[in-house]
Amino acid sequence: MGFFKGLSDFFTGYTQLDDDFYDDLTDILIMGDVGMSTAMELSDELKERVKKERVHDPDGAKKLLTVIMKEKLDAISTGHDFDYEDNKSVVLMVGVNGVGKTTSAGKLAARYRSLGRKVMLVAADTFRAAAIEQLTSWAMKTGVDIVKGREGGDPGSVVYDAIQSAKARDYDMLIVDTAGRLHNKKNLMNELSKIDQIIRSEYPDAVKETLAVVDASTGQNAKEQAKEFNEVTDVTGVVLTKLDGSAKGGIVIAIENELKIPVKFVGLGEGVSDLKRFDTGKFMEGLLDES
Ligand SMILES: Nc1nc2c(ncn2[C@@H]2O[C@H](COP(=O)(O)OP(=O)(O)OP(=O)(O)O)[C@@H](O)[C@H]2O)c(=O)[nH]1
Ligand SMILES: [Mg+2]
Repeated sequence: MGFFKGLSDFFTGYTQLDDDFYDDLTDILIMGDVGMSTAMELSDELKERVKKERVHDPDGAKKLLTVIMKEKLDAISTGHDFDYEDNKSVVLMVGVNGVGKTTSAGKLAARYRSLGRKVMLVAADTFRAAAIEQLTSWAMKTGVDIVKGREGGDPGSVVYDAIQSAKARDYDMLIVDTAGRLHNKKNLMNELSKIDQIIRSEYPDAVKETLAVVDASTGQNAKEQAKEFNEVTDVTGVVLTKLDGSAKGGIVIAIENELKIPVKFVGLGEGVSDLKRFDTGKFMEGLLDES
């Protein structure tokens, strides 16, 4: 990943761990979209632990930074982060226009179908016919059933219908695509809370998973969007799309460390298998391997 390549190269340019080193490290973290506050926090913590753990060279500092980042990311997972996978569940894809909600819904459908789950896609983006068609083509491509409403219809009633057939035909997982229209926050809140209410009253035993989909290439905006959605609804995870070709991988750390929301999946392309579970260990290996 671009972010780690840059970060890894950075360490080779120094022979000693002086103030310049820490200043430059903070800058490169900010450039990689770790965010100002997390960049400063990482840099300060590294400085402290370099002293305490008697590290003297940049290579040792790099390893220590990896440990610190991993600790921060691991601290975010609760142990119940993936409960929706093993229970009856409703997965809501939320996010602003064009971030990759529909594509990620399709990729998730393929993923869970191949894991043997009985999956249904739900076209609750009823704003335009094209959105329903787009999800229909993902349903065909992945061999997953779909429930759709009509254009201009009520998203809540599409979810209602989907839940009735999930119960009647024993589906494991509903993956609900929602509209990305950026209307105002109040409308958004109303719409999402209506859907939440329907799930709560019609399908109380289901685990509800709300995935905020954000586009990595938009940098700090991605974090802001996740934050805003978390203010209007209970976001349980983030899907970070378009990480392919982005040097902005540091946004993962910003989202987890500042918002305390786990990044659960990363999108690495447009294809059906280009959605990977975000794995802290592998992410960190990138830093150590690419030297
Ligand atoms: N390179 C790359 N492209 C992606 C990824 N995820 C989605 N896309 C592309 O981004 C574009 C928008 O994706 P959609 O899934 O339609 O986004 P959306 O959030 O549903 O958009 P709206 O419904 O219009 O709000 C499409 O061209 C996708 O193929 C990814 O991880 N990497
Ligand atoms: Mg869409």
